[in-house]
Amino acid sequence: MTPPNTAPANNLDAFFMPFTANRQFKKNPRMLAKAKGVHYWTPEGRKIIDGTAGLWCVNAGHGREEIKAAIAKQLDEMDYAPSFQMGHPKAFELAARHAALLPGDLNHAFYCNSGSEAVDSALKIALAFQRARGQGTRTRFVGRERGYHGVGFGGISVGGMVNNRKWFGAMLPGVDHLPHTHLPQNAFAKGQPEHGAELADELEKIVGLHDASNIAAVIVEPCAGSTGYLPPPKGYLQRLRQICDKHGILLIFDEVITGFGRLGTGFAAEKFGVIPDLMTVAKGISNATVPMGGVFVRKHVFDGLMNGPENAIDLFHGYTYSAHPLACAAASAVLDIYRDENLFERSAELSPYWEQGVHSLKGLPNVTDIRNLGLAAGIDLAPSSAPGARGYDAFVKAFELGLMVRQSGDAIAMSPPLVIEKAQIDEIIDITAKTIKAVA
Ligand code: PXG
Ligand code: PLP
Repeated sequence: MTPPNTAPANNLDAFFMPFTANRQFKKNPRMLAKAKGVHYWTPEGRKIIDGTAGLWCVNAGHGREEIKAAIAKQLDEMDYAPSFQMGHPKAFELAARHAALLPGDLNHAFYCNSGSEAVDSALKIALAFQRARGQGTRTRFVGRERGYHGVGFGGISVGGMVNNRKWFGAMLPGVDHLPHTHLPQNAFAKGQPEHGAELADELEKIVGLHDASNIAAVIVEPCAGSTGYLPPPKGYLQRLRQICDKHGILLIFDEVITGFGRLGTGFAAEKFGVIPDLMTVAKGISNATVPMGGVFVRKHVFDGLMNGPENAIDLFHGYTYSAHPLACAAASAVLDIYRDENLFERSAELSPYWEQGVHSLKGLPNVTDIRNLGLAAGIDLAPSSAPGARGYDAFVKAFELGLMVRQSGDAIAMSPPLVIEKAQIDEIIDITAKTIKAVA
């Protein structure tokens, strides 16, 4: 059938919305029609302050003319080019820029289109690397409770969120989970909490159970994002690195949220002085204008995969849209903005003000914990009638009051664009306070 010219007016039925209560939403939709800077507007013209940089991704703010121009120019020049056994200049240029920006010898970039693809790619690179160095028995992975690594089968297998797992039966075999680090004794800690470094030692127990010769990699978010924002205890990541080194296990940092300035440094790896063997990124890599993800790979891992005959394909993995020219053009323009506006430094400079703001919410009704690191925070609310009900009410109320927040169970998370001004932080805190009181 020829596509009809017009869709039926106001018909919300056909779009199967992701991670959404479809029927509830469609009865009372929250629509977004326009975005600029740190604001969205609804179709009716109501202004919403973006307390979450979209879904933790619009780090440089909305509607950036420089990115628009770069994408338009690329579209004029060449819309698409394959990256299998051929290439286009923007991909090589972008990878060289990323390599120069990354800490340590994370100096190779594999590109894909989302964080979920980045995670699956990283897990596969880890397996291929272990096999290429003659350690093909290393097929197991270790993830962590309350981890989010996207929605691919690899990502949900190593992830630690029950709702993302329980429906889907078949997952990767051979995955263990470290305990999460959200400890009651750390409640209301500012920045990195004091207690919990020893939880990294659980990795030794897992090694004791399976033997290191069977374990390929450990994957963690350096600061867990989606499950309510859980900064790592002081010393935890360093300890994890040491144990991985001791046993020849690769360490993967999932920096889909922490990458590109969220913690006040380019990457969490820099902030904590811990260099992972593989790093997954997405979101802020392209400021969410064109979907993009990536895996940054350390020299020894890349070199380990280059040991076959020169005419053999090094990694049997890639996507049609790996290093899509529009994504590469966007990502390069975003790097210019991050550099020219010093946005990573700006994120660091604003962090103490942000910390003070979010911790001023302590003492409001039902607030049981507040966590922050860099330019993001998580606030736990005591459950009401059912788990998640108060969190959902807070999300809806904040939207009504003109603020976008994220809900995770009864926690709300906030991560404003890095271009936010202090007065706008005040506004976010003010509306959050009103929201918390309203859902008491
Ligand atoms: N890893 C991490 C650490 C993430 O935060 C992904 C992988 C998957 O990325 P994609 O691009 O496939 O979505 C993510 C994504 C939330 C929220 O509300 C978080 C994400 C996505 C959507 C919502 O916290 N993180
Ligand atoms: N910061 C970001 C985000 C960058 O992309 C770069 C370089 O690409 C730099 C800093 C370094 O800038 P410069 O090479 O001008 O010193």
